[in-house]
Amino acid sequence: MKILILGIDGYLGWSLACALVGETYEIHGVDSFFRRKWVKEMNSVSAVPIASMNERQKQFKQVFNQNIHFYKGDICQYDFLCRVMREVRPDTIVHFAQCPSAPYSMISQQKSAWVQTNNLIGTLNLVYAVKEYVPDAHIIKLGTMGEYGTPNIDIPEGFFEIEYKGRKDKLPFPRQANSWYHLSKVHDSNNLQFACRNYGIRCTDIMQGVVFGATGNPDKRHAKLQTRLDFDQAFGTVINRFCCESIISHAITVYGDGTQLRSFLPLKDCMQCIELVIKNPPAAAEYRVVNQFANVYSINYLADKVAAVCKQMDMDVEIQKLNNPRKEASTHYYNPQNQNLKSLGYHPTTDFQEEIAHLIQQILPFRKNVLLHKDILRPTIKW
Ligand code: NAD
Ligand code: USQ
Repeated sequence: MKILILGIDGYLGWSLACALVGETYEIHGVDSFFRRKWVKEMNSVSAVPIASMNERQKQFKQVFNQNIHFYKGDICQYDFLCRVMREVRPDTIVHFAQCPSAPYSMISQQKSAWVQTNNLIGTLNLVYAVKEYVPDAHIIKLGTMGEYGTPNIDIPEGFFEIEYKGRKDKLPFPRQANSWYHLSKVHDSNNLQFACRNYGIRCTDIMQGVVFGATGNPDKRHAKLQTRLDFDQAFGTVINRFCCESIISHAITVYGDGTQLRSFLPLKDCMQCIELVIKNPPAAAEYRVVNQFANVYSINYLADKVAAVCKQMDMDVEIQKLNNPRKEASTHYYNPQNQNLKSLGYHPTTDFQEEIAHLIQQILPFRKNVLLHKDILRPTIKW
């Protein structure tokens, strides 16, 4: 099966390329290297050192005796995307190639416009290129649990049955996102739903929770196959940040009172789920939504877990509550469903403590990279 990974150089994209190794898949990838540039803009680096794409490809070939076919370019350039689509003719396209950061999208008018343009035009171009060259291909699109916001009722998977003034229908569940980034995903969901209806395209829109973890493999042969792991205020996700903070004895930065609830999953679960989605495509013209997460936790719970794991490793870590730089509900109802992936065979990881301990072990050798950038840990982007 030919897989085209858009955003193959990113945190999840590179992890997926490594997870799909084997005879079943022929792996092709596209990236513009924007993520490397964004993290530099934040005056930061990946805690885990990452190799260039050239080095990654070489080591991949040495270790797995398999090629990764790479195309450097921006999917907002339609001619470039069409050329890739014509040359590869993929069966499945996994679309990660977007700016993933809420804080980055909230910096200024220019950043908001850039993030929404990059994310929306990229997806629109993908729809047209698929329609033109591979109309049967399965688009797997990364959306986000943050599209739903935090409504005071249960969150279904994409759609819900509603009765209004005596009439019933199955309608898209309301989206109430809390950043320009999260809203770009809402707009994408609308566009993709229309594309399936109108052009007969098949698409799985994944509402994914916050991912944490590293690909770390202690074997030196894999040193250039590690995925990135960021800790800056815009591109470091919360558990990854807490673990990086802890290994340099920086206080864990809980935003607000820490009672906000979010859905989370380890990187290995994310890989398991995406492979399940690849293996189980929807029908032609079907727009399918899956909520992808393992567990719902409060930020306080996770901060405590990270501190507890550190204590077991003889590292004393303080938890500090900062004024929340974001506008988000603190104490609220939150009950999302995640049955669709379980029906496909997903077994969520239940023990986050073990996963957190594993992550800390993996990043400890790179403590110095975080220490050198400790000044950028405090959030300055506010909205
Ligand atoms: P990432 O920034 O590491 O990966 C995205 C990759 O796409 C980067 O390598 C970037 O250079 C590339 N890219 C961006 N715009 C591009 C363009 N126009 N053309 C070509 N390449 C482009 O982010 P990630 O954490 O790996 O997330 C991947 C996807 O999953 C994103 O869409 C993100 O919104 C979504 N997601 C991530 C998480 C998470 O916790 N990491 C959670 C939910 C959803
Ligand atoms: N938070 C802290 N301290 C920190 C960083 C974050 O308390 O140092 C809190 C935030 O206030 C927020 C929660 O942790 O309540 C999650 O923040 P985050 O930065 O980890 O996640 P978010 O901005 O929502 O974005 C991340 C990814 C994004 C993805 C999203 C999934 O960057 O690509 O879409 O998680 S979700 O949150 O389910 O929408």
